[in-house]
Amino acid sequence: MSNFSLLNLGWQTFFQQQLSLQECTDAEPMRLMHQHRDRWHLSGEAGERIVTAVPDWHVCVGDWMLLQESRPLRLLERQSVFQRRRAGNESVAQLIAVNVDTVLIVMALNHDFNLNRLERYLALINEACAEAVVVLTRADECSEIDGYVDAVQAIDSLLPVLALNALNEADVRQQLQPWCRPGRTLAVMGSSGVGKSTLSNALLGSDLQLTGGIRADDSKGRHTTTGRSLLCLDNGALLMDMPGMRELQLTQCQQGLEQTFADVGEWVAQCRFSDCQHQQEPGCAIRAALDDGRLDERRWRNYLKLQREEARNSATLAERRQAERRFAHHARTVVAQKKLLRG
Ligand SMILES: Nc1nc2c(ncn2[C@@H]2O[C@H](COP(=O)(O)OP(=O)(O)OP(=O)(O)O)[C@@H](O)[C@H]2O)c(=O)[nH]1
Ligand SMILES: [Mg+2]
Ligand SMILES: [Zn+2]
Repeated sequence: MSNFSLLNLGWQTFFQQQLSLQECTDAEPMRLMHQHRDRWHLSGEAGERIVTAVPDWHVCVGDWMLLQESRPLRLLERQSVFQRRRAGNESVAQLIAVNVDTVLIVMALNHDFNLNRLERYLALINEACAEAVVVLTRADECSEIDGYVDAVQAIDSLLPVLALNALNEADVRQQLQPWCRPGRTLAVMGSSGVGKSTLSNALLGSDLQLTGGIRADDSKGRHTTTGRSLLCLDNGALLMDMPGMRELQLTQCQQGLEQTFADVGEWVAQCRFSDCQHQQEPGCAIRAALDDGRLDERRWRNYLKLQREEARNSATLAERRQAERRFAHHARTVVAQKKLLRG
């Protein structure tokens, strides 16, 4: 695509409103389409630009920034942020994607299908106030599609669920068309090998994204996609292909969890005791819902697990921030004292 319009790059009123009058005339909004080490691939109204002298901003593909005389001026506030706890031990939040309107949660109709993981993704997406669509791939190899679709809908009856063969381009385009409106940014998330890149290629109408083979023994794919990039579709939407994520630990996601498990929250509110542990207490609405099957045991366990995980990660993050603030304060004091001494 050579002729970019800001709208087709996903520019929205939310971003426009952040510009001062001066910036409206002097600065150029550009979107980060791809990041390769210290190189930013940006797109704006005037076309593409590669910036090599990058400031040390913490950016992510999907970000909008202002440029002045070809130099990055400032980062614009994000409309949606997807983050996880960085894999490994570090208690740091890592950006996964930003400024995404719709997330396609891709799961394959084989052992990859997992409701716990789906709930995890939903918490993340709800936290970011984005829209979720569940895309079940390998429908061509599955004989009991309806059962899987019903299982997803039992979690949230309003959640759109599609079952398709990602290799069938016409079917993919037709089923996803309602979400591929001009200027809308879609991201594809899911485990490795489930067909995210295959789906992206079908939407792109070309084999731009590398796709990998799948090991027949355990139907787990290898990681084929390693970086992420934002691609323009011919219908005016934008698509972010992402690598499969082995670990997606929740952090700073309390509100997203509450929204994803709104039913559980309502039952908890109905327990007789406000500090109910939902064990043997009389008048426990959770136990009652579990007993008569209104609440699935799996869902309840997953809720508890995600709550604990979120609380643990968010706490460590907050502690770390506090330590950093203390250190910064200490450093400033030392500098000030040195100045005073020199003076
Ligand atoms: N039969 C069938 N094969 C599929 C389908 N979707 C994907 N595949 C195949 O599954 C393999 C893995 O697909 P990819 O698109 O590379 O998977 P991915 O999710 O991008 O994987 P990573 O990049 O590693 O995260 C490829 O060989 C695809 O051809 C489908 O719906 N049906
Ligand atoms: Mg891929
Ligand atoms: Zn209770």
